[in-house]
Amino acid sequence: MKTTSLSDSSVSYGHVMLIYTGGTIGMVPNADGEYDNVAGKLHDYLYNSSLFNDPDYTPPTTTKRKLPNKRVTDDTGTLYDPMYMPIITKDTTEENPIYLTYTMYEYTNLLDSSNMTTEVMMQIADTISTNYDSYDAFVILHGTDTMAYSASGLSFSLENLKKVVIITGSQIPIYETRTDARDNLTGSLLMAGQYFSIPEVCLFFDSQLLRGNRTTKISAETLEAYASPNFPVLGEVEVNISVDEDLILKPSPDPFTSYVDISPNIAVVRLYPDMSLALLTAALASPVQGVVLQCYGAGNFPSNNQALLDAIEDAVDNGVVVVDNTQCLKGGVVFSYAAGAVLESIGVIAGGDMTTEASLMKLSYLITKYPGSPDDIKQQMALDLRGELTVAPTGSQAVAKTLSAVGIESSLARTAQSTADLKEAVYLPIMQLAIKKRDKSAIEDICKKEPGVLKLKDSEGKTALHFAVIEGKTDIIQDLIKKGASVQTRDRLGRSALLEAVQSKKMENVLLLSRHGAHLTMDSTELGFELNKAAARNDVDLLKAFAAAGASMTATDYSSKTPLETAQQCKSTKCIEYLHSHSGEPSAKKARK
Ligand code: ASN
Repeated sequence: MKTTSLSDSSVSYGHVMLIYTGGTIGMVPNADGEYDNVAGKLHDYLYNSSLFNDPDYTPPTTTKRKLPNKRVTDDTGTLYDPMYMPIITKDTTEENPIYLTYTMYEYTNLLDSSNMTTEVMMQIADTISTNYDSYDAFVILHGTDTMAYSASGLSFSLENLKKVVIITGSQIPIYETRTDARDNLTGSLLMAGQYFSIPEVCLFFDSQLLRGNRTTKISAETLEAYASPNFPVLGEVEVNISVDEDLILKPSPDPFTSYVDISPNIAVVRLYPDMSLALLTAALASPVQGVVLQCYGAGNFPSNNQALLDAIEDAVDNGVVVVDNTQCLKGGVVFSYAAGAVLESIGVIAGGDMTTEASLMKLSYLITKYPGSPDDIKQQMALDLRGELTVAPTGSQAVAKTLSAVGIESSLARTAQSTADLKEAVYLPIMQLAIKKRDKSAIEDICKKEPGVLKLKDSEGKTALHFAVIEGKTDIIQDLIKKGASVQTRDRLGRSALLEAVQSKKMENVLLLSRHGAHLTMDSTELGFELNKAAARNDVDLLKAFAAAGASMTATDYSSKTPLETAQQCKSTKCIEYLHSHSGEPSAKKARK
């Protein structure tokens, strides 16, 4: 895990916008003993708390930032004066001081998040978008009940995000002596204030930074309320603060925008034994445009219940997008069983390992983005838009992933003692693969990057040309010769590319190499030995290939025997006939005609 700790980071002067939407974190008991949010209360607590505000703080003159805000109230909330996190001695060094400023924007309508709506979610997106240029990062205080829905919704709505957005809350109000709120808020502010460039909507809870659209609430009691069952933790606030950079999404080059028009016409339907047709039909009826169907295990459905299947098929035919999600916390939907494949056959799409919250919010987003176009919606649902879905990499993507997984670069750097070693270890095998795949553009690329590649030899002393001949790829042989491959190079056992071509009996390649000046370099007894062996086996094609390479058919072996004598002795009729007509004359010229 490639991690960055605070002490590695450079000076940090983050200015974070803290958007307070409600939730237990800021609640106090009311006259009836029920918990409620009270306007101004959380701000006053933070402002007067030496843990969250240093009233004597003056930003260093060299780093003084323009703070754009003064306390103002607008249509949706109140923006308070900036507050300054006290110097964080634990993580601060003289070289890496941390100056964290944050400004709270409190919504007028503070919510218990059970009252969350897509409209309020989009209000949050709008607040971020309106203030995007004025702050380095955004922390949202939110109730825990629907935090995963908002995190997912915001992840889709905030398009091409370049700054970090962290959503957090707590199980116990911040004013209590024993609370998770202070740690969750401090952790979120520290993360956001320093890792501005995490271009994601994250959720911070119980020391962990999670990808927002991968999260789900798993506990109403424990302080570890959130989990990311199908994706690793992005970062942690432990004794040290760390972020796994390899997991973080790459920022999009396109400009940031917020897409705040998302549809509420989506339903989530959880399957259970004996589900009634009436209930399913109602869930699929207009104005519903998208349904997340929580099925069993790997996406399985009662495949013998034709009435339910017909209801789904009718809805799909009417343009409702139905996504199959698993009821399981871990893993995802793959239509590997007939019980799941039956849904695929009627146009339901697999939700993979997306959480229900992510599927639901993704559908809401896509349905307004591609109005009246279920095919586009289905196609986009199957793509990984914001890191919410694990899509098995294919082709060269998969290769790149494997290479990075095995840490090929560091292994090579350790093993190769010189750049020559490195070239031999890297270029020749890639060249061999490109030859095997007949990938001419890759061959071209490699030759351009490493002009010496055609001279490199593998452990048997074979060059790229040997390999092309062994593979029998005439066009590639031609290409390599044109690029300067030597036709005369021999391997450790003295075999040239021409001898390989002869042995593989590919006449075309023998003639091609001969035409470019290749000739057999074996001594005559060795040649005689090979010809006699061919004659004994009645291998007339091999004799012909030798002849095409310019070999004399009368060369004798170690016991001075001619190939014809061996052929006669072994009654190799085809060879006898051939050798009778060719004895004494090298036939390369003949064959070339
Ligand atoms: N009901 C609260 C909410 O979601 C729960 C919490 O924040 N812990 O607003």
